[in-house]
Amino acid sequence: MRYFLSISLLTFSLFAKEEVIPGRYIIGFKEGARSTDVLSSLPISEAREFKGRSSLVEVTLNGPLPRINRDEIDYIEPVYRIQHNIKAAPYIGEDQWGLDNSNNIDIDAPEAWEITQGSEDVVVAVLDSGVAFAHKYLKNNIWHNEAEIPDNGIDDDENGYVDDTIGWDFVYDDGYPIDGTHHGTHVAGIIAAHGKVLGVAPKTKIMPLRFIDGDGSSTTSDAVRAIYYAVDNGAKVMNNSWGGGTYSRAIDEAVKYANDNNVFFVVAACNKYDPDNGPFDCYPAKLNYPAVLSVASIMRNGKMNPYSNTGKWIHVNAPGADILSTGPGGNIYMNSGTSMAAPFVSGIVALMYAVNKDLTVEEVKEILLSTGRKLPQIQGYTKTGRLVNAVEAVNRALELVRH
Ligand SMILES: [Ca+2]
Ligand SMILES: [Ca+2]
Ligand SMILES: [Ca+2]
Repeated sequence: MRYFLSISLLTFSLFAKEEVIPGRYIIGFKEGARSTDVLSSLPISEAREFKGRSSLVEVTLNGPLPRINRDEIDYIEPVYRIQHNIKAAPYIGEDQWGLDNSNNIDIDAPEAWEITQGSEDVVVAVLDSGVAFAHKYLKNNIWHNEAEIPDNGIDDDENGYVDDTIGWDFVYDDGYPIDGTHHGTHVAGIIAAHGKVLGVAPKTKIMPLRFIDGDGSSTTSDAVRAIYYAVDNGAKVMNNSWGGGTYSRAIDEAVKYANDNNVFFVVAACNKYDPDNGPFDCYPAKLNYPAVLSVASIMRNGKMNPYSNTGKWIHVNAPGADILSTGPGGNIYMNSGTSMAAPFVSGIVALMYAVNKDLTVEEVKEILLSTGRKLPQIQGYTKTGRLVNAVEAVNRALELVRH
């Protein structure tokens, strides 16, 4: 069989200072303080709303940022560019070692599947480059917005998005979140593929939210929009295989909103361009909320992937090298990175919610921090040094079922 291997071990780059998008800002108003006075004092060439978030606005200015009346404004920050890079090359594939493996460096997926393979009531939002939602191994596991009538040009469910029947494309603002880079399709398959390759939770649902463009770039403002959409439209889990080195207050507030609404936020701990580079702070992975769980990547020999970021703030480890999953054109291929490690954990969380929908984000977090084997090779590189384990997590979730 022929597969494809992405030789890029890095799936996103840092959004450093030089990647500020000139003239674009997110303004966060204080509670109930938004007024047209502030906005009319700015040289705005374009203003974009955040649907359902009246205290936020994104503006493009055609002149320098003037002094602003701070009585009404909580914060103003530049919009940053987010990027990820992915390259594909032919590869003869191997097995799905992360699920099950004779050396037992795996998450024990078959053992968990004896208890549950997921539930269609549990929706995992994939905030990424889109998803090939018609892929034969994914199409039966795509979330459907039942309240939205397709292709009638009407926002039937009045959530602010017209014809959003399966998710949303925040790049082109339409209801077809196709995948421009294949990254999101690969991530979605690790969570919920059902076919010749299997996801961790092959009966859960994927909500494709595309905010990364076909050239692998995006903005913090579209990331914010995607996070709010996921929470407001019923996702229980969000997979975030993206990030960078710059903190964003607007993203922080959106993640807090997810946390406050009991939506679990799994996030890749970032890759390094060069294995010789030192560890670094990565956002949104480093945001400190109970709902946030950050994930580093290991190889099939149980060692750290040399391209994985490390640090005691990173919570857990998951398989993230030579990972086989869904790809373009109905195919399957291999890819590597913390981008692949995070969806293993999102799949496990989906299994946990399938057996216990009432879990709090605090409970999910505590279970993931206290289950899984402590692999000797990875001690000291992350907070727990644990390889996540699906069957242990599901059993703990079952113990907490409220009768
Ligand atoms: Ca095993
Ligand atoms: Ca709608
Ligand atoms: Ca409609």
